Amino acid sequence: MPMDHDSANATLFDVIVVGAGFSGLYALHRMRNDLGLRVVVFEAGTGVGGTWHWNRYPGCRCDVPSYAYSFSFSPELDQEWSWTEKCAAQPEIERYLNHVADRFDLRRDIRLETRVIGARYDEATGLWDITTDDGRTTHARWFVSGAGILSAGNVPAFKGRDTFAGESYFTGQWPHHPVDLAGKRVGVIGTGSTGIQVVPVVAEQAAHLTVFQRTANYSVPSRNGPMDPEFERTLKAMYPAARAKERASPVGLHEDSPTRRALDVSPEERQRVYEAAWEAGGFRLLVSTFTDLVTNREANRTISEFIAGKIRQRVRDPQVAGKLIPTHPFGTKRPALDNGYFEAFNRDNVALVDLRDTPIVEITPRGIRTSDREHPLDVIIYATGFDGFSGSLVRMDIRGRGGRRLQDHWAEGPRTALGFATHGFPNFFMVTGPQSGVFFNVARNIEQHVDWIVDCISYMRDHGHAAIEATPEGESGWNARVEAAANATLVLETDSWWVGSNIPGKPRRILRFVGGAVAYQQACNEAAAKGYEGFVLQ
Ligand code: NA7
Repeated sequence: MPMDHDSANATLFDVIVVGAGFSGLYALHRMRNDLGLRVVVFEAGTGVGGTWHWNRYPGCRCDVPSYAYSFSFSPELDQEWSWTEKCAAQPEIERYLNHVADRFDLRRDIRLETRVIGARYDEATGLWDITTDDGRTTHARWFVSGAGILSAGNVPAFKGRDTFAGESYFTGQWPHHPVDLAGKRVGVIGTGSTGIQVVPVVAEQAAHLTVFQRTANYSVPSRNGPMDPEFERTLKAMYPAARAKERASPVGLHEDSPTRRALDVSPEERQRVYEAAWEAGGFRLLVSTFTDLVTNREANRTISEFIAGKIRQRVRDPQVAGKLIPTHPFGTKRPALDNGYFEAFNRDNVALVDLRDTPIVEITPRGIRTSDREHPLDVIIYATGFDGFSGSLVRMDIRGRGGRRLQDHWAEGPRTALGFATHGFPNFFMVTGPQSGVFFNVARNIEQHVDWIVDCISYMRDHGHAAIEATPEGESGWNARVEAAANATLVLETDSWWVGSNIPGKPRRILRFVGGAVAYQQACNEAAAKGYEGFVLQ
């Protein structure tokens, strides 16, 4: 039995991890460096970084301040690393994750350009047999997915998509070579967070840009800027406390949580609070103004109308502004942050096509044909999102006990215990799995999920358990809590990747626990304290 876990040829491990993004890097660090387990990470990309390796499109950056959206497990790392901007752009985050891989000596256990294409639980051996696209099969007791919530790309199957004679790019698989848009007619399909980051940058580069919008989206200025040296000094002096505050926050951020309801204050006070949050930028309008914005329709109307007013101010042509104003309640799907998105529509070289009026009929060799005309283009950029949460998992063809396929177990929508595990798939753990607690600062969520899994594996070793599995009751109980949390909000009203409605044929079910990080962590800790309630240990 090959035991040398450093060897590129080893085939037996304690843990196989999928993905070398935030999740996989941290899982490897904790499981190998802290637990002493033999771990291998399979990563499909040519480098580490996950989301921040694949999404290299123009304008790509994190919406959450990087000093918070970064690992918190190492006080030394916090002191050593310096961010050049408040919200770093993709290349800097990718550099950071590469630094982490080197700093913690992770690379030797990461196999790049190796995609997991099958995972089968062998009941006789109690091992997972993992098949990769290099034709090899590797075995491990524990199989951990760090494949991420937004890694299975969604490029809609438009009629004639492959006939386009120009260049086509999907934002989530942007090429590593420079893409020259100068002098070109570019079309962007999609106005989610990605499209909203792409548009102002491409507007400056391209000869002409046409934005194809199916659903108008809220966006708030990010107010990004260079890192202020004074702020950085202060932060570093109190980083442990700042990290503790992130961990105790329902959204993983530094801002204080609101305490008042929007309808309990006067309209003037509301306006003052909204204006202050608007000026400060970032997610503050949603996470630090009032408590009831996503639970009370009338409260929500006050903020939705506030932002609509801002869009009218930002866009000169009232007709275009009208089309850019969303109709769903603010915050019921992920709002975007922008660096000049709405202002881009004031440029002479930018046009908006409202697909509700004139849907896309087909892609032609020359461009995009909508129901009224053909739009000639040199480049099409698909900013069309992802098969969120479950997409990356079902695409791996995971088979549990009795050869049952994960996509069959989840035919009506994902079922999990705490988002970590699913019945019939022993020793298979998900980091940021469907139904888990994933909030604004996903870096904090990932650390919490990995820590919980590491504690669980440690517990199993200490108590001589060979396998852990979610029970049907564990799934049902957690499912009820996930649905109750969503039912207490307005989130289910709105179509988005949070409910799977962006993928044709995907069951429309809430895919994340929306009850806040504090409640989620409490549920996770309680289950563990009760000897892993909702799970069965063998
Ligand atoms: P999103 O938020 O899912 O946005 C995808 C966009 O693409 C959205 O505007 C969609 O319109 C549009 N889309 C998708 N399919 C089509 C078709 N068939 N025709 C026209 N338009 C389409 O993905 P992002 O990548 O922007 O952001 C994902 C997350 O990354 C984000 O929430 C942050 O957490 C970071 P729709 O709204 O479905 O009508």
